[in-house]
This record gives sequence, C-alpha cells and structure tokens, in this order.
Amino acid sequence: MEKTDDHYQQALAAVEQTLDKYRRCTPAEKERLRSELAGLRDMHDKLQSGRVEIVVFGEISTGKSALINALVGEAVAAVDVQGGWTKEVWHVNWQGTGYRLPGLGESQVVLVDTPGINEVGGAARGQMAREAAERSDLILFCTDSDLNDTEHANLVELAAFHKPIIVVLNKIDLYSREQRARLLEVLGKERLQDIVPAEQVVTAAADPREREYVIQSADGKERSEWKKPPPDVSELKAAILEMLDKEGLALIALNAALYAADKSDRIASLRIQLRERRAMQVVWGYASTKAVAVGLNPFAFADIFGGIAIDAAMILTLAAVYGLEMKWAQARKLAIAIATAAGWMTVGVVASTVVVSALKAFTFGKSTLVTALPQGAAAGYGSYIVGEAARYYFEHGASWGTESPKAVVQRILSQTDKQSVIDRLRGELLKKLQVNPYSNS
Ligand SMILES: Nc1nc2c(ncn2[C@@H]2O[C@H](COP(=O)(O)OP(=O)(O)OP(=O)(O)O)[C@@H](O)[C@H]2O)c(=O)[nH]1
Ligand SMILES: [Mg+2]
Repeated sequence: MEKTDDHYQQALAAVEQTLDKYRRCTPAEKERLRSELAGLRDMHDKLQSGRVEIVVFGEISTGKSALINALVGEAVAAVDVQGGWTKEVWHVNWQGTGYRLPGLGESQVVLVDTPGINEVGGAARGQMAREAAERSDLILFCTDSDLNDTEHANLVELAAFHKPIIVVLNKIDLYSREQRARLLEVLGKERLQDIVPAEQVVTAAADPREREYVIQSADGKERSEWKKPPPDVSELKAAILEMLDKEGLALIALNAALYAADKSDRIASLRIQLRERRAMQVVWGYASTKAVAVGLNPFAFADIFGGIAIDAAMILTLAAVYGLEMKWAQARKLAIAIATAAGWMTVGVVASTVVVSALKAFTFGKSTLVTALPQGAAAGYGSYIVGEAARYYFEHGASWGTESPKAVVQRILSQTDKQSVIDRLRGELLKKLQVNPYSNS
C-alpha cells in the first residue's frame, strides 16, 4: 500500500520538522517543553499508523460512556446514573469498524471518552478536554435534549477547532415520535444553525430503558415482560463511517499539520522568552560586575578601554545566548561602536583622556566608599546600556536593522529609567562594599 497522499506527506514532514526543532533546544528549554514533546511524538505515531481519534463530549449523564459501549459493542466504559461518573479522558480501541484509511493498511479507530463538561472541579478537566479536542479528528457531541446555554457555548468553543462535529441526540427512547421530530427540528434548524449542518445531527439510544414487551404464546395467550431493548447507534455509526470515508486521511493529515504548527509556534515563543530572560541575567550580571570593579578600584578602570574589556566579555556571552558566534575583536568593536553611538566617546584618545581626568578628579578623596558609589554605579549603567543595545543587535540577527546604531542606542537611552538602574546597581555595590568596606582605602 502506498502512502502517496500529498497532504499526508506534508503533515508528516511538518511533525518531523517540529520534532527537529525540539531536538535543537537547550536542556532547560527541553525541560519546559516536555508535554509538547510527548504530544508531538504521539501525533507522529498516530499519523504513521493512521490512527483516527474520535472524541466524545457532552454534559454529565447524557450517555457519552454508554455511546462508546454501544459503538464498540461491549461494556468497555463504565456507565452510571450518578452524574460525573467518568473522571478522566481515556481511550478505547474501536475494533470491528471494518474501517481502513485508504493507503494505510494498519489504520485503527480510537474512541475517546471524556468527563462531563459541567462536572465540578472542572478547570483541570476542562484543560484535559481541550487537549483531547485539539488532538482529535472528529468530535461527537452528546446531548439528551434540546441544548441548554452551557452546551451551546461549549459547542461554539469546539467549533473553533475546525474539526467535523456530529451532534448526537441520545436517549431518543425517552421521547415520543412527535417529540423526536420536534427536537430534531429545533436542534438542526435553530440551535445549531451555522455550527453543525443538519445532516450531522443524529439520534441514538445508547442504553435504552427497559420497556414492556407483549408476548403472545402459541396458545394465543398474552403476557407482558419488561426487557431492555438493544442499543441503537446505527445512525451514528453510519454518519461516522461516511465522514471517515469521505475525508479520513485528509482529516488526520490536516489535524497533524495544525497540531505541529501550533507546537512549533509554542517552541519558538518559549525559546525567545527563555533567551530573553537569560540575556537579561547576563546584562545585569556584567553591569554589576563593572559597577563593583570600578567602584572598588577606579584607577584600574580609569582607562575607558579597560571598561570596554568587561563590555566586550558581556557581548561575547550574549552572542552565545543568542546562538551566534563572535570573536573577541568583533565584540570589542561592537562595544566601542555602542559607546560611541551613546556619545560617551568619540573614537580616539581625546575622549578617553577626558574621562580619565574626570574619574581621577573623583578619586582624590581618601575614602573609596564615598566615590565608589556614584562612579561604580555610573559605570555599571554604561554597561547596562551597552548590554541592552547588544541585545537589540542580536535580536535583529546581528544587525541594527534599518536604523543606524546611533538611532537605536539613543532610543534605548531615552527609554531607560536611568535612576532605577543606578539604584539597583548601587544596591549591588553596597552589598559588596559592606563585606569589606576598607578594602581599598
Ligand atoms: N433512557 C436512556 N438512558 C440512557 C441512554 N444512554 C445512557 N443512558 C443512561 O444515562 C445515564 C448516564 O449514562 P453514562 O453513559 O454514564 O453518561 P455519561 O455522559 O458518560 O456520564 P458522565 O461520565 O457522568 O459524564 C445512565 O444511567 C445510562 O443508563 C439512552 O439511550 N436511553
Ligand atoms: Mg461517562
């Protein structure tokens, strides 16, 4: 058998690409993406084996579990008069459908039972239900009367998954012929308009009540006997099989492709989020290192190029966070370019001399403690700005985008709350100085 369907092959490729994307994640990212990975692997398996998943939703006690039993032909799911009986989403193999996806000899159909949607303690179960809906290929919505507002709202929510939905009006044995006709009319033509086409509304009696049968014996005598009629889900079964025949392979392919695209977006956004956090840690780490270094020993860093060395080291670390390769000379050049764009130095020695003398003027006092704070914090602020600019640069694929470095750096300067950065760095500095306040006096 061939698996030549284009959409099918594309879907398989999409799932594999997303799995690859996952493999390229760092261990920390992988840790956060565990459930996505499990879902993707399962989706891969589902596609390869041509597994079709049919999920049953509906309010408590509408007969979801009974429907599954009736379809499978044996009591695989627990059914009870007590509402809220089914507690977890679970899968049943529906053997005996005789159904095979074209081109996939091994295909199987799985029925997924879910807890009732109005079940108490529903938040977590609602999440389970959403996940089941996200993965499924076909949705059965089970009701036992005209839809109430909760059911209607739920159905609208499910319709947003863009999967085929069959609405099952169960417990049809409880209604008279007229009532049935009227219910179907109301459901199909009024309540479900625009959500589910009328031909996808079917009736069923998954677990009909006992009823009185009149039995006539050979001698003409009549007696009555209470018996449970056999379940009747033939209309539902036909609707399901027709749907699968019409678009089974396309359905599972489309689903898997959508699922993979969604997970791929999620992996991408999580990576950005984690990378950003890591990059901020690097920037604050180096900025406070600079603040402390300059604060404790202003002369060593009086040469602005000594300070540039710390910034260059920060830039190298940031490049690694963004998965980019950079050489020391490039990092140093970028640090100088940013400092220049900030207006802190013009390329050359003149400016650095000015800075040196300015710093010296501050350090004439005896106590380093006094001068350390403003100088260190100011130097740290400089590194913070360099780090923010470098982050912008790396986020734009190691370029300044359509802007000049000066425009970008000036914008960062104007958008940064200088005082709060300095306050935070001053705090770092104080902590270090308190450990050994006379270290440099
Ligand atoms: N009369 C009648 N009763 C039914 C039918 N189907 C199910 N029931 C009864 O409805 C009750 C609930 O059935 P379940 O299958 O447990 O319903 P459920 O939707 O799975 O319920 P939860 O798992 O609790 O959400 C049981 O007492 C069933 O016997 C039907 O077709 N006709
Ligand atoms: Mg149940």
